[in-house]
Amino acid sequence: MIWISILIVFNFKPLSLRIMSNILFSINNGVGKIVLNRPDVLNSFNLAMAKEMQAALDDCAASPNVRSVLITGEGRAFSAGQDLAAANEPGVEILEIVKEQYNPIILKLRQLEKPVVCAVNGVAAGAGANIAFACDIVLAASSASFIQAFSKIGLIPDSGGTFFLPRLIGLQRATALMMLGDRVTAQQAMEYGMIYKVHPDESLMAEAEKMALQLASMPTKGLGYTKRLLNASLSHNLNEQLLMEGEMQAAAAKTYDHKEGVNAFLEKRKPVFKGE
Ligand code: T3D
Repeated sequence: MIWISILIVFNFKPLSLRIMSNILFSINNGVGKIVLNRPDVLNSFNLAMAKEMQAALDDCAASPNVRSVLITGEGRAFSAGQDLAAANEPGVEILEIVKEQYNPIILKLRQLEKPVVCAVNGVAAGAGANIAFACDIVLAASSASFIQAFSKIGLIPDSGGTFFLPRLIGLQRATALMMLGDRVTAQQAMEYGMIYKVHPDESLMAEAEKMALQLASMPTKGLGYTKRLLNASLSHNLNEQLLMEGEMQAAAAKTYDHKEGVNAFLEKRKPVFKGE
């Protein structure tokens, strides 16, 4: 079935129009929203969907109209990871799937210097779970769950799972979840520190949109520098990190939004940040 279902809601300045069939991509009020849209196969990734998500992330990075990103899934799942039927087709190389589909998505999510909120609306399995963990703030519906499904089919956790999960929840829990492939409920995931918050199913999207809108009205450059620092902290020692904090603080201090924040504080009014 061919979907011509792209939804682009332009804010002020139009972006280049992309016709996408496996994701829905819109820009509204500073929020770039990406909806994984293969609900019949629980939003599992084929090459086309991965490429479309990469293109949408590129647009979010390039457009000044996007100041935060929201990612979610259509239907009852967030994503069941790799489309196993597509991966099983003759001539398909797993290494190519990892290199072409998932590694660029994870790198683009981490290198995007704008906050990325992930609203996990249902099951997130395999690469679907690990893509969520690469986002900046993860919210989940109370009925959602997370599964490191790889071991059940004789694979290893990819899409940055072996990098992010032990850092989020510790080596012991990450090892057990990756080896056993146990399903973790949204509530457990929050208690483990795997995600930020759980919301009732019916209010997840409203809460996620509210958070994305809030982030889109904040000092975008400062948030971007914060993300750059957090990325660097994963491999820096304390000296290196302190040095970089100084550099980033100096850069943040030169932004319009810093001046606006201080002026608004002194004038006892609400700041109006521009993301500049
Ligand atoms: O090439 C490579 O493989 C390398 C890359 C690896 C990255 C990975 O992500 S590997 C891990 C791949 N994912 C999985 O192993 C998860 C497979 N899916 C499941 O275990 C279950 O579907 C879930 C636990 C996620 C959900 O279970 P349930 O009972 O709620 O749904 P279901 O009935 O299993 O699935 C509903 C439909 O979606 C069903 O199709 P049907 O029968 O209605 O026509 C099912 O086949 C389809 N579906 C679910 N997951 C996938 C899928 N189709 C293709 N690929 C999938 N991953």
